[in-house]
Amino acid sequence: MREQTYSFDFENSEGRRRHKTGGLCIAGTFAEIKAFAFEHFDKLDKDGDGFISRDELKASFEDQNTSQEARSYIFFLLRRLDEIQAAYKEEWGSGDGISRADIQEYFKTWIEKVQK
Ligand SMILES: [Ca+2]
Repeated sequence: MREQTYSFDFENSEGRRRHKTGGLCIAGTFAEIKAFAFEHFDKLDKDGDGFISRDELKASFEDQNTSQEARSYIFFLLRRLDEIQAAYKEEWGSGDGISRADIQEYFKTWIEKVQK
């Protein structure tokens, strides 16, 4: 499989996708973001409906108590929200935002790609 590279895109645009080559790309980064999302899922999912919505991510991002490191992970999730929430089709209806299954599927695919 072709090597995939990914770079963080700090432009504030909704839904626009940019896949660059030669950017920051390490499987470790994806594993870290995934670990972060799982570890903080309940905290990020403020209303506890099992989905982290865009508004919930934004609220955590803007929270004064959110660390810089956490912000960078949340930023990634915000930028990729549409892709991540489409990663797994929930049988019980699609809520607004990212479910644990979405995270699992999305990062599994990415981590497999970058490790090949
Ligand atoms: Ca929620």
